[in-house]
Amino acid sequence: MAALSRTVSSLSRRPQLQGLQSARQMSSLFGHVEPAPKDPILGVTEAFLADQSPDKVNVGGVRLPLRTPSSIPRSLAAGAYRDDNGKPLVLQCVREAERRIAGNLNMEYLPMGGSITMIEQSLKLAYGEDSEFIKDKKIAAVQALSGTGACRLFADFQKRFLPDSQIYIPTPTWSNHHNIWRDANVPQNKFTYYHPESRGLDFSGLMSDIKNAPDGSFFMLHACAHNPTGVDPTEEQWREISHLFKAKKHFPFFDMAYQGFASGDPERDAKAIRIFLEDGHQIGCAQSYAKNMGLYGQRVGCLSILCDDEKQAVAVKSQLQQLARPMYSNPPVHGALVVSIILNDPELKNLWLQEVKGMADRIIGMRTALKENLEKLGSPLSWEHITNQIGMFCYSGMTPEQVDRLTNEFHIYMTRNGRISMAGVTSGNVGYLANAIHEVTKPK
Ligand code: KET
Repeated sequence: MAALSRTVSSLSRRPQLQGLQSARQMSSLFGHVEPAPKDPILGVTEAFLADQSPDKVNVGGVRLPLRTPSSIPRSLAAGAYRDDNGKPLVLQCVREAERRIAGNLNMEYLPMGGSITMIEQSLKLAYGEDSEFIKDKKIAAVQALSGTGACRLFADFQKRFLPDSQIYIPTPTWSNHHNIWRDANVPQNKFTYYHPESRGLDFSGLMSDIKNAPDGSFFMLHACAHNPTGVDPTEEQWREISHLFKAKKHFPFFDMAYQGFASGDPERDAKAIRIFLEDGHQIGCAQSYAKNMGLYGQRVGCLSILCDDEKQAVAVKSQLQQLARPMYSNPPVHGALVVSIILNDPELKNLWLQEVKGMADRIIGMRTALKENLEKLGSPLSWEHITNQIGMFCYSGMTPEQVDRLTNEFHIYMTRNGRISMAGVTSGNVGYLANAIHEVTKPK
């Protein structure tokens, strides 16, 4: 009897033991996994949130967790636009689009390639309202998971169909570009872009790197408002770049994450792309509505590739869809509906254009205010670049050590490359920021 009960209890324990054993096996399976290094941009927000000081200022990181903005004292959480009170902004045009969606539209799957209206309207923004390429259906385009997703889908497409190709990426660039092409297994090369001494464009270095790259190379170009430097080529320089690309048969891939944020006018900010189109290039383009519509968390964007003819465009689009299907099947619907409604309605589109200009103008105003404050404090250094650079960021020229002092002594959070997100600077904190920058940069 006792033997029997032992057997029964050991039998009943066995599944538990087996469970434990397999749990142990599981843990040893992943025992070699080390924590990933912190992201140079998103990691800053984590540190910011852990800071208890009421003076803390974030002009570096991006996202805030879901809590009410008012619970974060003097937060300028950046890389994302804030109004002059330091609060996240939902555009009026977006609120109106959401009002129209609420209760009126279904939430079924979008097609694999995403919302047709959103794509049509996105192409008009990038390629021009009356673009012949749109009319001739020469562009393969799919909705993408914002700008990041569009870049990644392109990188995967590049690897699948041109497996021996490489990508040239500017120095410096948005840090995630390196991760994107790395994870798509596309080898990377650098090209010269920024001139640290002048804090402007190294045009001759850029041109010679384009010239020295093997014919037919892939180049990743920031369409406008270069991140992190805020330095864009002039129109004339873009024309020269385009001519050289033509001679070298290079392929330009434009990452356009800030259309409207450079000049305040999305049409003007598409100038570089239009120049390349006039010159008869085949191009690729990643568009994002994160910044210019404030749809950061909605993850809505577009990837397009200009092809030789409609037949090629159909084939390329079908392959892009096939890349998307096993990854995320089809893109999210809400942001796409918002964008479609806004861009499809002339009145709402006008409102959007005014609101984009409003955001860009506020940033331009803050550049002037920051520079003037530094001058008033008697800084002997030149801060001309703050107003010369454009877009969301100011590449301040501060060293990582100076940035560390800003964080440790003044509770100001920004990326260690000295990038200040001007979108997080407000009338209320610009004086505090200028004073702190002056303290850490003044010659001893
Ligand atoms: N391209 C560039 C050049 C860029 O700066 C960003 C975002 C993106 C693409 C992607 O944005 P998306 O949200 O996927 O549409 N940059 C800011 C946010 C981030 O790092 O994710 C930033 O530099 O702060």
